[in-house]
Amino acid sequence: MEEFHWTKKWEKKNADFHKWNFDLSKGPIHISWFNGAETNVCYNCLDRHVEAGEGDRVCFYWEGNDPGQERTVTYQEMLDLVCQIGNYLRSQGAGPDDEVAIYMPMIPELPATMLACSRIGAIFSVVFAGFSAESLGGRLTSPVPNPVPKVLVTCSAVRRGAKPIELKKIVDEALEIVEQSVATQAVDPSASTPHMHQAYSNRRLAEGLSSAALGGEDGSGRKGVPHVLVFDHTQASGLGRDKFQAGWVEGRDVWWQDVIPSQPTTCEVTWRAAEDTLFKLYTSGSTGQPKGVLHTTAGYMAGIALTYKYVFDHRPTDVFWCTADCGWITGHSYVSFGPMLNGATQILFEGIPTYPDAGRWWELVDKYQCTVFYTAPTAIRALMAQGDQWVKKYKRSSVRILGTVGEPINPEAWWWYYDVVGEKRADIVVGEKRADIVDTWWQTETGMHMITPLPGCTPLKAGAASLPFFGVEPALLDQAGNEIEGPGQGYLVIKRPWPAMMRTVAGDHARFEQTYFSQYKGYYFTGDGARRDEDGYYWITGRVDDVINVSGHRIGTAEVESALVGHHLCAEAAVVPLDHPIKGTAIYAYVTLMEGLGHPPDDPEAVRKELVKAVRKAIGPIATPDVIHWAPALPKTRSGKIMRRVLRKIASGHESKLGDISTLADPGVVKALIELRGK
Ligand code: 6R9
Repeated sequence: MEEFHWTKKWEKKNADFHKWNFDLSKGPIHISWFNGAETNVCYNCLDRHVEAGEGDRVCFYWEGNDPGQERTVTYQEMLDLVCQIGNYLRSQGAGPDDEVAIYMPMIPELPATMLACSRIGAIFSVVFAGFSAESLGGRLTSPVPNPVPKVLVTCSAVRRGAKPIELKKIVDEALEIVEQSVATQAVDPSASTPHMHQAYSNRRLAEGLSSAALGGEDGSGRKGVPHVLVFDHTQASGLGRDKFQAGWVEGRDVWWQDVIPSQPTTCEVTWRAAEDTLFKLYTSGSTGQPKGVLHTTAGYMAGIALTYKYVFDHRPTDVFWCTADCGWITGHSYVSFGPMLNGATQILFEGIPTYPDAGRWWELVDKYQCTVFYTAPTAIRALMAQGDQWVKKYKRSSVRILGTVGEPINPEAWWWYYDVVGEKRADIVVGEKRADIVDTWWQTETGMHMITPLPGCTPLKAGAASLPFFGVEPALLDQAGNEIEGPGQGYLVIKRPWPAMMRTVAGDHARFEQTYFSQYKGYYFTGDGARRDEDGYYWITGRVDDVINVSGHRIGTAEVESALVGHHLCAEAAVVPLDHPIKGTAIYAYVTLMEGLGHPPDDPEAVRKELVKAVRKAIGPIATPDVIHWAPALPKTRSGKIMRRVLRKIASGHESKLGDISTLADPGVVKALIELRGK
């Protein structure tokens, strides 16, 4: 902490270093760290290194989707760019605590825009550029801390593999939704957000959720739509400006290249109080629409800088590569901020691991001499399926640490990562024969690594996230909420705050308290289950709530159900997870069609296609259901609750182990569902 630049230090009194209470019965949950301190995250990421004479150090080696597209950006160049963006955003009225939305592909301008916002004190809200227009629209109109963002920063188009994606067109569509919503809000401030189907939200309301929890209440009197700054990515995407002429709105849309390069390369820093908001990032929960998780300044900065330094054993000669997109928390903490806070050199890759072939990642590892590589188990499994030859074609001799994040890693994938990817060829081994693996467990909400090995220090076990990071105090609870001592399995909770912890849900502190602190008095509830072995190692077993982790991405069952019932053919839907060899878990959807359509319907494939399309439109391709199971009715308790436990068993073919179904209103439903499997 001392190495950072502070315009004001925190209060030294121990009691004021951070304040906390995890027990709702003792009052509101209010977390604060480094009280009284004042700093700026961007300044600590960039200016500090440049002022120390490190301006020529490479900040990013950027590699585009297609081989041959590359750029090198030094720390000085990054600072210049960030200042230009900061000046422009300021000129558009974005000041402290104003929101700026970002919908961009993995180009240096993406982390640069995030840093620019932090420089001027604006709150950035990055939406992964794989989400659909409806998803983006919903995230742009969600209430508070601000109404509609002041500026939306995007890009004309991008290519992922061979496929061009016209981001600007998606933005145009999303802004239409925003406009409609603004108009509706003006008439009826209690109108539901556009992406939550009305009938569905009514049903969830009937199930006892507050309308605020569904994102239904606002009353903030929002108006207007954001100003849109569009990065022209013609060279990489192959699509020129003319392609976007039709949807261009004069006065609203501006080309990045027309306004940014002419800005001055110095930009005054807006110093921020320790607990000023840094960013908002949406994540899926078990109920309602995604929550806007809010992170603040000093605690977040300290938490990610420290975890980056120790978990990746940072050395100045490192070339770090995190393959996560900046649209997720991993890209926030370990692309945009953690590495730069440590002055690291990074690889930023726009493409996908299998284009033009399945050796692309390892080719880049050699090309840039990557030393620390960080990715998700789903990618490891997908590449494992392509065969060892793609890996072995390259040396990988520079790599010393391999990280994973996002979902539990199965031992087969762990061993493949360790033995095949992490192996140094016999002829080039110097020192250790294998790279260390760090399996890092954490969440959007935790902001930073929480349970993870420290390389070269923690003895490794294949598939275990292992031990808590310094200062993190996890515990396992049984069904009754009692702490389990010693080895055992239960609900994973955290007993005391850590600096990078989320502070609230945007505009809905009650939802924050309800989601994380109401299940178990005095604990932060993670939503995960875990086992602890005799050595005290934690093995994460996966989500225990209604969140499905698809390829490391959190999808709420409620969101998919809402999208399905939004389709006119669908009367009711229930979504459960299903084990999947590559994705980890896939989406399995039970669908009850409208009266008279039959189960299965006359043309099941056509209806299936329609429903899948509806989900992709509402959320995005990542939420595509793998299976749609026709359900004349859903198994419900007499009080009308869907018995998901039963649906999970039927989906996985374990119907012989259904357990007690005596509480079902109509036990005949189960038999009908089993008969319709695979139809
Ligand atoms: C960082 C990130 C969080 C959820 C989390 C858990 C799963 C993440 C994991 C892991 C097992 C690991 N998860 N890391 N499960 N082992 N190393 O992924 O954040 O997108 O919010 O997801 O991901 O289920 O609760 P986020």
